[in-house]
Amino acid sequence: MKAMTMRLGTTCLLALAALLLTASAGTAARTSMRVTGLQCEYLVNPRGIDTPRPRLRWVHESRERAQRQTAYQVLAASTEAGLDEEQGDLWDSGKVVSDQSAQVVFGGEPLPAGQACWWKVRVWDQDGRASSWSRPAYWERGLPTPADWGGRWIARTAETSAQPAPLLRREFSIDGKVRRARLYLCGLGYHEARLNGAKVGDHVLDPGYTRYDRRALYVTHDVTDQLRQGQNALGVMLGNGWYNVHTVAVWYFDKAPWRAAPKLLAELRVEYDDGRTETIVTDEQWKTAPGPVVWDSIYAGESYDARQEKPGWDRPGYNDGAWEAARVVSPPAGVLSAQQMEPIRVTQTLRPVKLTEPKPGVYLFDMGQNLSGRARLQISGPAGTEVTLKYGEKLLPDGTLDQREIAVHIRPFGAPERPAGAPQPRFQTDTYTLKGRGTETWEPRFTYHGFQYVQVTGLPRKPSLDTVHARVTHTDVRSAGEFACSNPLLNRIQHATRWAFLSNLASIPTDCPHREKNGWTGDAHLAAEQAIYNFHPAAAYTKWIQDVAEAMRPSGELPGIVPSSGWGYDWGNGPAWDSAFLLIPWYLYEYYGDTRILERHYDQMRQYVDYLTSRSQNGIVNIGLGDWVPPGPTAPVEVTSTGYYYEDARIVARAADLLGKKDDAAKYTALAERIRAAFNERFFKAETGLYSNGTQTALATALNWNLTPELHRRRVVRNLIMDVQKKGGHLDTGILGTKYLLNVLLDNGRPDVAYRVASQTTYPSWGHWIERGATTLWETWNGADSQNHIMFGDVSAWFYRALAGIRPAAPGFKRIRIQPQPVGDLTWARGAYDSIHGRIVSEWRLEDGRFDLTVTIPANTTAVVYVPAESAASVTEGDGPADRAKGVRFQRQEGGSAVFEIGSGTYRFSAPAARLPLAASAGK
Ligand code: RAM
Repeated sequence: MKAMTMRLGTTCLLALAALLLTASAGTAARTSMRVTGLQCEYLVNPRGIDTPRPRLRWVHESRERAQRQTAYQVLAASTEAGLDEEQGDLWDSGKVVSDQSAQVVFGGEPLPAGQACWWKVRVWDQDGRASSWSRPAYWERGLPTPADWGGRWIARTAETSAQPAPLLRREFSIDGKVRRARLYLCGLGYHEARLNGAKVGDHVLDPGYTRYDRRALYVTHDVTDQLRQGQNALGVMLGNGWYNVHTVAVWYFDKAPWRAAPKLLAELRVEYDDGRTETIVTDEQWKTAPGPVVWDSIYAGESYDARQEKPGWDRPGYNDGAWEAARVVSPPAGVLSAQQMEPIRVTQTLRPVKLTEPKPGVYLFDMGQNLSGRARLQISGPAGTEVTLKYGEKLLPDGTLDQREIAVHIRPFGAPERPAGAPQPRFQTDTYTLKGRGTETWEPRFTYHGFQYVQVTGLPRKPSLDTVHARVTHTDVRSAGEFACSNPLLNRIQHATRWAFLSNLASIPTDCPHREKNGWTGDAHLAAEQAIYNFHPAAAYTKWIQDVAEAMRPSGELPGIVPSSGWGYDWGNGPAWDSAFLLIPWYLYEYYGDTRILERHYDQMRQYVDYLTSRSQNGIVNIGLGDWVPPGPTAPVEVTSTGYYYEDARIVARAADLLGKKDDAAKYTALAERIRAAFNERFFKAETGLYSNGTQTALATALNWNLTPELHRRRVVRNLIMDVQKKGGHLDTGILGTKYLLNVLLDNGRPDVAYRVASQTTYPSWGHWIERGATTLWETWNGADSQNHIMFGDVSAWFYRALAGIRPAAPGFKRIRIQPQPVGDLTWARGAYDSIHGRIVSEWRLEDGRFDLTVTIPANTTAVVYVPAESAASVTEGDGPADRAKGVRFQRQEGGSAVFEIGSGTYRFSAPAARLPLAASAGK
């Protein structure tokens, strides 16, 4: 007994000494973890944040394996110097014991209007060692309430008919050293602000499109460096945008309830070093005149007459004696809120790849890429020469531009339909009239087009490849992912998907950048997961989902397009489209761990499901559009609509559960169960194992939403595969079924069959488009319609999810599933994804009889990795057995995969490739 105590005592002492040692090491030795990637509300150093308690995020970099955060501290200060000195006057979270590093809610008092907030983070690693502080990051509160705004709305005219774009100007003087200056403005439909002769900021087509009678967005610019001592001049040019649509088309935006002539609210806040502040606001002191943009339409294009320029109008000292006083007008009916998302920018300039002259004097510039944007013209010639630029994506047999399809919905003014044979009204056409002095460089400001070709007429002399360049515009979301593999066709599909998505993100997700530019809800949700893998659309989706919420009628109905002038409630909607309102918030939860978006819209999400219940009969919903543009017959509407109804009920149930609404959770879970029973009862045929009419979409709907009873699942999958095989390995689906098909095959163990479908080159397939020259995705399998639609784009998400095998296993990729699929003839694939928790990489290669898989997952996450192998014993990691490698734990053998748990870091797994079940000729 005594010996025992002795021994214990010694052990205790030793342990204590060890503890002291690590403790002192803890203070001396810093962790190798570095904190980077600071973001506020999904944005990097944003200005103009309305959210009173924004959410913060950071990531960790570490050289060590299996590293994680055990605690964090956020310090927020009103000045950068204060933050340097570690004074958290706005917030000091103190040391918070937590592994949370995303969606961390700012815990300080809501910042007053215009207040800057500098912040930084440090973390403690798994051994309790602190990191150094991150580099400082920044956000700034906007002007969140009407009381924060001093000015009044001003305009040149109240006339809504097509008028020259107004210029508005105001001079003011600055005396003293300026500490900081901010320009807040909302100029509807579009604005371009200029200060002392230079454009303010690098945004274009500001502010983002909203239903202006519900909400209008203001933009914040840092103009500190653009001010100068003495006299200054602020000028703003206004375009019609979506606010004053005068082009008549099917969706009657010309009759939009918000329609009014362009108007402006602006506020320039100047803070001097000596503590004085000054604001210059819009009021009747501003002067106005028509500008050189003599005509502008979001659909039809822009006309610029350089002879109408007013040189110096945006500089001090300009004689505006002949200008009128601006008139004070009523504000738009919507609330003013911050544009809390990436702006639209010109992100690339493309030089044409080819120039032809299909007819004398008609020049055709081929950009080699379908895109959204506009042309930049560079020419010289006599004053008054009018150059016309027409944009499109197809050519007529004679090599000239073919706008027929994309202009199909445009009507002559006043006519409900375009009479047969009537000339096509102006569409996607810009004109430029030369002033005749030197080289003139111009691009339109208040419109954008979808095009690969620009057809130019009226040029004073023969052009070169430098006469017209393409300026690519879209909401400037950062890239989040990369995918490539050994099959070049798939890489081209990936390229086309990225371009199609960017072409269709113009402050709202659109269907196409030319014909409609509409926020079709179905297209948006079908493309959303792809968007998340490829880019960072979370802030943009947060804004658009708000637009959708604001489009809901008291009945719970949603329109097929958002924003809508009132069109789209009677046709073009239904659960398969409307469910964007539930699915996209749910994706933001799954991919970013965002619960706030669910919380914000929960009541209306529930209202929507209740609306569907009111339209259901015995659990079946038979309203709205069904699977869209399939190559042949597809599932009846009631099949696809009820599928979405079921999923919507489940989303409400799960959201209720997350938000602690237990009664609702139970109620909507029960509802979902009733829908599921009704679905099977009505559509499932036990004799054949088919659903409804047995189409791929019908079967895939059931499987995709897990509606099929477990007992019958394998049979339904088999039937689906048989149908694919019967069609020579082709899909037979429209936009709904296509998204389900590949995923259902993946989730039911046949990614090889999905791969065969995805890598086809004959009709109907993505490869067929590519073979026909597609550089973006098309609207229909036969290629007859738009050639820049994103609604078939989930195939790219499937590349990440299936081929690279990257998926979230817990919300926000806090836990990651890596399950690559070496299928078909692929010999390698690589996916990389910047998740909200940091960069994930999965790269595999079949070489010399081995399957090599390199996986990187960020610190503060864990992953479960599926290595195709017969047993754990046959898998190595680095130089030794995988199950003994640092950071690796063998979990189980599942079918043909050894499943390992890993902590953060980079791992190199390798296994014999002898029996990869789905590789090579499998599935054929
Ligand atoms: C077309 C749109 C869109 C689709 C609707 C139903 O006009 O371009 O892609 O969602 O129809």
